[in-house]
Amino acid sequence: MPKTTKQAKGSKAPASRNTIGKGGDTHQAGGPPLTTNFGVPISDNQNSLKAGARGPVLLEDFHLREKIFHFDHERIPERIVHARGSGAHGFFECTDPIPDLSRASLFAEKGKRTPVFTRFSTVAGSKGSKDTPRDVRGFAVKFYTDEGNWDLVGNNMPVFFIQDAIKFPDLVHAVKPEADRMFPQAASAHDTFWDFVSLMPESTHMLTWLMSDFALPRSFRTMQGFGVHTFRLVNEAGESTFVKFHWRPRQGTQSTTWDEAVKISGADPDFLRRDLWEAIQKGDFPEWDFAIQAFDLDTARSLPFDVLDASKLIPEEIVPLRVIGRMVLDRWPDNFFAETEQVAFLPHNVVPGIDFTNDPLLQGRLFSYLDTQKSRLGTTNFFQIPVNQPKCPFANLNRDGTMQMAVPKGRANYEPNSLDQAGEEPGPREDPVNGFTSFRGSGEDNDASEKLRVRPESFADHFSQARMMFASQTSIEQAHMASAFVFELSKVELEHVRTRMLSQLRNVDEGLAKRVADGLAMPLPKAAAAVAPTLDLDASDKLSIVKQGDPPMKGRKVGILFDEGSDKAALDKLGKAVIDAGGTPFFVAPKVGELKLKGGTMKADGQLAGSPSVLFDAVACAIMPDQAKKLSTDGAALQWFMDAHGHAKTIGYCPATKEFILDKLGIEPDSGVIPNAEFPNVAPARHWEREPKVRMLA
Ligand code: HDD
Repeated sequence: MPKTTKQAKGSKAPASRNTIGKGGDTHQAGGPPLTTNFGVPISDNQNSLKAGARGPVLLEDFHLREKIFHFDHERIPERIVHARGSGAHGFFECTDPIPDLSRASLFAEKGKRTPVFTRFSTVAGSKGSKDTPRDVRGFAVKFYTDEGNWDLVGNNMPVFFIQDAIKFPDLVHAVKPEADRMFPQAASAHDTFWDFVSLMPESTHMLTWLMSDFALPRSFRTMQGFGVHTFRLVNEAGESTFVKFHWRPRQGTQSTTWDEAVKISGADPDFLRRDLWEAIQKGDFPEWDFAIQAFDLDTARSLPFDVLDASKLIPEEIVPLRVIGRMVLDRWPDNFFAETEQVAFLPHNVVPGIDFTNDPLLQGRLFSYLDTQKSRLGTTNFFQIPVNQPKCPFANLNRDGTMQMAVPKGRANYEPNSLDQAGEEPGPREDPVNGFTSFRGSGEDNDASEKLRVRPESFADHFSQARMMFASQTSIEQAHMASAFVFELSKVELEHVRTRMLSQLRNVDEGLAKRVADGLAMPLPKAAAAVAPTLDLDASDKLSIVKQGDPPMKGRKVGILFDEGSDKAALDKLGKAVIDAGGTPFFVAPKVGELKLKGGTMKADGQLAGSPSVLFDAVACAIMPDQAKKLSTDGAALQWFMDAHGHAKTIGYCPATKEFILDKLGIEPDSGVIPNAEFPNVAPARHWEREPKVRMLA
């Protein structure tokens, strides 16, 4: 029960408050406590919170705000086609197993049942349109097999308007209400549709279906269904058989007349939806036979049309139907939005034993349906919606994204990994034996070009170029690389990973591997096995930064340190030299305000403590003895020079800096520690020969 305080019980509120809201009856029977989305019990769902009985509504009313907010966002984009539909749960039962043709588990045993969710739909009309226009009907079945979901997304007609998915947007634009006037709704009888199809002769066959009585079904229960495309069945041995899928209603195939359809749309726009609901509610569960037309490559070649052309059917007289199962729809969804609206059918959902062909209409669909769910359902995690989830276990390394509902544990969100060696949960793994493998094809006929998930052998050499890269570096760069490996691997806590990495490095360069092992104080393991022999390729100077020579000053930033009393002329000269060489001077001083100098005043661009020398490509200075003495006691100033020195940068010095700061720091003149006069020529270079003196490298 919700907790109530004395006040919430109404002791201070007007006695008539709830009675007014509820039309005089305050009794509400049963049900759990009404709460907010976050579980807070609600005391009054009839009245908003007001400042006084007739006063303004208060922003503070979180229940009101949450309720209206949620309501405002209840609608999601309707399906671009097949927007109006009705679905039901049920099961598929295998009546004639076909292990010789397919390894699909749902066809493996007689009597085996697989849960399904089936959605019937019109195509052109919006969600709120009528049920009985002249139109194709969708017949989409989601099989929740024990090896994942198989979605057979078909229609009640065996062929289609177009042969290639690239024409689908044009077809749909043409049949939908016309762009400038937004009518007619749910109708093909208008200019743009007939304009388009009259220009697309491939649609003629489908037009004969659309103008036939098949386009006016009496009931969803009396509709046939077709997978339309030629698919493949693939057996355990990897042999493929072409297949067309058929649903045959046990209720018989029945249509209305056009006049009936017109009148029904006025009398009961929900005619088909209601019919399905009523049948299921009263236990008169509709049933369909599931049949296949299975045929081989020779049969396909013998036909006077291409089996990859979705505008053609294969007459049953040529390839007869074999009934292999039945479908029963026996449960109406609990909630229309949660299930029928949110169900996402994906022709790419196939299971081991069922595969695609090169039908270009089918191939385009394999992209489109996945893509559309993101815009319809708003997230890549739409598969977590209960109606879309497989009923078998599923696990992968897809992570995060909007509205993520899963809470995966551990850090195994990638593979391969060896986290199990550290006692951690390693995550799911591929299964080369039982996992889905695409039918490979022979490469001999145009339907079966060879499809492989492989890396060519010519990609197998993983080390030769790594060896070349290392060999191409100068010794200081090699030291940087070795030190970088040491640093990174010393952060790796999993010892077996460090060892494995060392064994890989042996294939690059024995010396490198040894230096890294020494840096980690670890023994050198055996070299990792290399798939292809590692070659000693010629070193390339282009792979070394240092070998490219000193960079130009253009685009570089030079820090120039000064202080009160500095010589303005010397500073101006330094700045001008940097600018003339294409660089940018940045004046740094202990204080940023106007400082009195010898020969003028000057403001600094940056304060010393906030402008460390790491921000600059080179540094210089113009300081008088008194200031240099003072700065020699300032950590920021000392660090400024020490870092520049340690980072092998050019340091231009004036006599006072040398005497009171550089000497104190033990910074000796070298190719880059030079008097200001020489500074502009040398400035952009790094002086790597200095580095081993100031840092221990691996
Ligand atoms: Fe489609 C929905 C059937 C060609 C793109 N299609 C949709 C539905 C059915 C079909 C039954 C409704 C599924 C449901 O109830 O949620 N579509 C077909 C058939 C086709 C066909 C039998 C040809 C043999 N469709 C087709 C092509 C494309 C699409 C060539 C795009 C290139 N179809 C879509 C879509 C829809 C869709 C835009 C809208 C909503 C959805 O997918 O989930 O992606």
